[in-house]
Amino acid sequence: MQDTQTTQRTQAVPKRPPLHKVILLNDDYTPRDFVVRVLKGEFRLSEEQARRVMMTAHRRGACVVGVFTREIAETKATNATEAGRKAGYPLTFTTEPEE
Ligand code: NFA
Repeated sequence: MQDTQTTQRTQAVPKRPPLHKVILLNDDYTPRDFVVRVLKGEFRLSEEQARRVMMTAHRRGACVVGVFTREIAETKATNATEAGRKAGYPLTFTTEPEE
């Protein structure tokens, strides 16, 4: 059972870690299929989820890919951005704390 006496305790039960969003930014150069491949590989999205996220970023300028603990969010954003750089594309993923 989870703690029911939080007022009497000083953090005996740890808080859930703060979560961070990974955001895909649109650009004019990265091919759509390449974006989809990175989303599937790095974020484990299905083909359908990956296409939906890619097209939302394409149309609106940005799209939240997922929400993770800070370390995981930063690692995934870095790896996904690096995959684009290695292929010569400006594909960019950023992170921001969830409000
Ligand atoms: N806008 C890119 C294109 O038309 C596709 C893209 C979508 C790139 C989402 C980056 C993010 N080829």
